[in-house]
Amino acid sequence: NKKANVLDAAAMRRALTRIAHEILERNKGVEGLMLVGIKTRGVPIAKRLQQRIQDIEGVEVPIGELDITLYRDDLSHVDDQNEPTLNEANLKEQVTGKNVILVDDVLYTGRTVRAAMDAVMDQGRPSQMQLAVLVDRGHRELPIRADFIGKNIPTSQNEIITVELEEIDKKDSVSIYEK
Ligand code: 3GP
Ligand code: 5GP
Ligand code: MG
Repeated sequence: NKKANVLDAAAMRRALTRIAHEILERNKGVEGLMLVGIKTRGVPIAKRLQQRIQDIEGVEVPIGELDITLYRDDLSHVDDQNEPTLNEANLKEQVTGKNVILVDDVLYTGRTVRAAMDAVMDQGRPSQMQLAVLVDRGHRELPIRADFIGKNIPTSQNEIITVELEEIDKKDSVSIYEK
C-alpha cells in the first residue's frame, strides 16, 4: 500500500537535467564519457541522460547496457553465492580508456553496482567509473556510493520504492510503498 509520491514527472525531469549538468561539470565536458544503463530501468534513464547531454553539448556520448540478474530472494534468479550475477554484457562500445558512468534507478545494498563494475571490467579497462542513480534509498552493505543522485529517500527495510518510467510503465513517477 502506497505511502507517498516522492517524484512526479516534472520533478524527475528536473532531477535528470541537473544530473546531466553535474556529469558535464564534474568531468569538464563529454571527452571520454560513456553511459552504461543497468537493466531494466537504468537503461531508459541512461538514454534520457544521453539525450540531455546531447541537448547541452551537441555531442552524442556512447551508451551501453548491462543485465545484472538480481540475487534477492524476493526475485527469481538466485545464484549459490546469493550475489547478483552477470547475464550478459552487451557493451556495444569498447570501455577501455573510457570514463564509464553506470546508471541505475535505485541504489540499495550496492551489490548490483558491484556486479556491474565487475562486468564492465571484464570488457576492458575503463580509465574511470562513476555512478548515477535516480534514487538512493540507503541501507548499503558495501563501500559503494553514488556520484550523482536524483533524490535521497531514506527508507526502512520494509518500505519499497516504486520507480515508473514512461518508456516502460507509461508514466513517470517515484513513490514509497509499505511492504
Ligand atoms: P528494474 O529492473 O527496472 O530495476 O529487479 C526487478 C525489478 O523489481 C526492478 O526493476 C526493481 O525496480 C523492482 N523492485 C521493486 N522493489 C524492489 C526491491 O525492494 N528490491 C529489488 N531488488 N527490486 C525491487
Ligand atoms: P542493490 O543491489 O543496491 O541492493 O539494489 C539495486 C537494484 O535493486 C536496483 O537496480 C533496483 O532496481 C533494485 N532495487 C532495490 N531496492 C529497490 C527499491 O526499493 N525499489 C526499486 N524500484 N528497486 C529497488
Ligand atoms: Mg534497477
